[in-house]
Amino acid sequence: MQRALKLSLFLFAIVLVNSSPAADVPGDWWRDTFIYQIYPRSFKDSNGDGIGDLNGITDKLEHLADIGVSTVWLSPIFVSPMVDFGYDIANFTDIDPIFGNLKDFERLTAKAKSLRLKVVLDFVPNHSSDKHPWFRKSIQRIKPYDEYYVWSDGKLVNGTRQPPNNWMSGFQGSAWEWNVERGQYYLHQFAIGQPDLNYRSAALMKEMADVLTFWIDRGVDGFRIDAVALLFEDAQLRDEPVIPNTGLPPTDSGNLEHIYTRDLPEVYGVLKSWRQSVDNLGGGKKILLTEAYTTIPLTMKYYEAGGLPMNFMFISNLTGSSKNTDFKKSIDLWLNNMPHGDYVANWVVGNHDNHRAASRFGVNRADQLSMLAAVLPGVGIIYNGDEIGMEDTPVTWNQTVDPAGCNAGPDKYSQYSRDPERTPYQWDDTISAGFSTSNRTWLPINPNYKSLNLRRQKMTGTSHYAVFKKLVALKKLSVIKNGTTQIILMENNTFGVVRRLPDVSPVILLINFSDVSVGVDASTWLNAPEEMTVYVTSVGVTIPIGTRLNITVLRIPPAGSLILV
Ligand SMILES: *[C@@H]1O[C@H](CO)[C@@H](O)[C@H](O)[C@H]1NC(C)=O
Ligand SMILES: *[C@@H]1O[C@H](CO)[C@@H](O)[C@H](O)[C@H]1NC(C)=O
Ligand SMILES: *[C@@H]1O[C@H](CO)[C@@H](O)[C@H](O)[C@H]1NC(C)=O
Ligand SMILES: *[C@@H]1O[C@H](CO)[C@@H](O)[C@H](O)[C@H]1NC(C)=O
Ligand SMILES: *[C@@H]1O[C@H](CO)[C@@H](O)[C@H](O)[C@H]1NC(C)=O
Ligand SMILES: *[C@@H]1O[C@H](CO)[C@@H](O)[C@H](O)[C@H]1NC(C)=O
Ligand SMILES: *[C@@H]1O[C@H](CO)[C@@H](O)[C@H](O)[C@H]1NC(C)=O
Ligand SMILES: *[C@@H]1O[C@H](CO)[C@@H](O)[C@H](O)[C@H]1NC(C)=O
Ligand SMILES: *[C@@H]1O[C@H](CO)[C@@H](O)[C@H](O)[C@H]1NC(C)=O
Ligand SMILES: CC(=O)N[C@H]1CO[C@H](CO)[C@@H](O)[C@@H]1O
Ligand SMILES: [Ca+2]
Ligand SMILES: [Ca+2]
Repeated sequence: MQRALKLSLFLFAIVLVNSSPAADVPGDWWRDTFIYQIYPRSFKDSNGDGIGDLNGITDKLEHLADIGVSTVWLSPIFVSPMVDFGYDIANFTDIDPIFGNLKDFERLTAKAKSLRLKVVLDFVPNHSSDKHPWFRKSIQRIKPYDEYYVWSDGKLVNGTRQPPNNWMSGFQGSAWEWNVERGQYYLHQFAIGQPDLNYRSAALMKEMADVLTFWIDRGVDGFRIDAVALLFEDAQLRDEPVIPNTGLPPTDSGNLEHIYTRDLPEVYGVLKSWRQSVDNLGGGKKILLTEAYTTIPLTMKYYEAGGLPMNFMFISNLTGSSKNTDFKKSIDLWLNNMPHGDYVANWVVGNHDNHRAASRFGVNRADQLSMLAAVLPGVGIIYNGDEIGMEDTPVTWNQTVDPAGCNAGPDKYSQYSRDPERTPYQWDDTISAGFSTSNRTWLPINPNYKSLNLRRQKMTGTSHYAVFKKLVALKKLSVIKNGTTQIILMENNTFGVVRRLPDVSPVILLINFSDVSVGVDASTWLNAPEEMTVYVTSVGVTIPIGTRLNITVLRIPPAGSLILV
């Protein structure tokens, strides 16, 4: 039994995967870099109102230059009633006063450029706020706005008016809301205050392309496109099939199979048209990161439509108790399914919609995902605070502000709320962790800020911050840029990621997926030199950088990760 298992592991291990070394294209500036997502409400408050803002971000851009990321992606900063904290937009081409104004944005981009940082904005095309002037005009049936949103009469059931179908909102309950004034239902795939835009209206299509132009004219280097898979819905408004026995509350959209509200083939055409719009504007190649939580084949189609589809495997497919085989399967699946040609892989470590990496995988694995994102080919995408191992913050029902949490009620909010991963950045151990001069912040500060903060990590030799800087530097090595990639399973629930290039010494990442120290002959398993040098380790592994190790008799500490060169 033992033997059989070992043999099958061995056979599995020798099926090596090569990702074709893609040529360096001068235009693809994002290749082999890290992108840094800022959640603006929580990064830095410059005026003491307890909410982060653009001037705060501008003040702190040196931090991004210091850690060496290529790009800052800002979650929405546009005019918004803040029902969904900026993902409900009332003017796509103006800044919300909470964050500042267009002059502040100009200063931000100017400073970013001087620090050689690219700026990427969130583009939220699926819906607007119900306070957007377009929605008002749509209610009044003023042309062409009458068709900017998805409207329906609904149906009569035994003389009672009902929504046209069973579609549900991502934030609980029906996706349809009755509008008395227009006498019709409108579709909202998220909050009631976020009516879905209608991409079957040519005038609306033009309007949204103009939004991209507006920001590119103001110097942005691309967009992250929110919820792109949701742009189109079935024109016949058919009911979605019900999934039996999900165990979810009846109001949860997870009870439906989303065959009529997601992933409609038309979305790729729209993305292509946006790619053309931004390419026609000049000023360097623009990145279009697409957010779609969907199957691998449908995700990969975004590449050929001009996008960089965000890879959510570390969020959707893997957890802190996943095994080496789980990681290998998912990573290979991505690399093997990327379309042929000059396409770049990417690895999302965390974001504002999911629990923090250090909390999803455990604090002793806080560096593991960033280390994978660094050694694997392509782009690493991290969420502000990942670089210092920030953890989820306990948020009580009373403190909950996220509509996804509030709509779920006091008993269930913690299953849905995204507040724990959105609390303010921990700069230092002063009032409000240096985030604000006020001690009243929009979300609570994590009580661990006295010990877990950037200033402290800068003063200690071993820190997540120090690890992350080494990872950014690693991306610049030719073997990381151009080398082949192999994921090799080893004994005792460990694996190695091996990057190789002829005539250059390999770079390997070893991860111990179990929580006990294990011994492994990494040299034999990975066909690597007997002796290698420690480039960096995860925090908690006490082997100093620069140590020469005989890796035929290596012991990897519990949950430890090491990069060797
Ligand atoms: C957005 O705001 C700008 C600046 O205030 C204004 O000129 C523009 O008309 C607004 N757009 C819409 C659609 O209301
Ligand atoms: C409509 O009313 C009839 C008669 O009261 C009832 O039998 C039927 O179940 C009702 N249908 C629905 C869909 O409620
Ligand atoms: C992740 O899970 C989704 C949903 O189960 C699946 O469709 C997809 O293929 C998985 N992706 C990877 C990379 O494992
Ligand atoms: C939450 O708020 C309610 C009503 O405002 C108050 O009665 C209760 O004590 C609060 N609970 C906590 C834990 O703060
Ligand atoms: C907030 O700061 C004020 C002024 O410094 C202080 O009086 C108050 O006790 C603080 N409140 C909390 C909850 O720390
Ligand atoms: C990677 O390969 C391409 C073409 O094969 C070459 O032009 C480029 O210089 C290489 N880059 C590095 C960093 O080795
Ligand atoms: C890693 O840790 C796990 C559990 O702590 C242990 O089972 C395994 O043997 C270790 N692996 C190595 C290579 O040390
Ligand atoms: C690890 O694997 C080796 C070889 O398969 C085995 O001898 C050893 O006992 C295992 N366990 C640990 C904790 O190293
Ligand atoms: C590594 O350790 C093995 C086993 O002790 C030994 O046979 C080998 O010579 C060592 N290699 C080097 C380079 O020291
Ligand atoms: C995963 C996800 O749903 N992300 C965003 C999708 O759009 C909604 C509404 O704009 C946001 O709330 C989410 O953050
Ligand atoms: Ca502020
Ligand atoms: Ca939609």
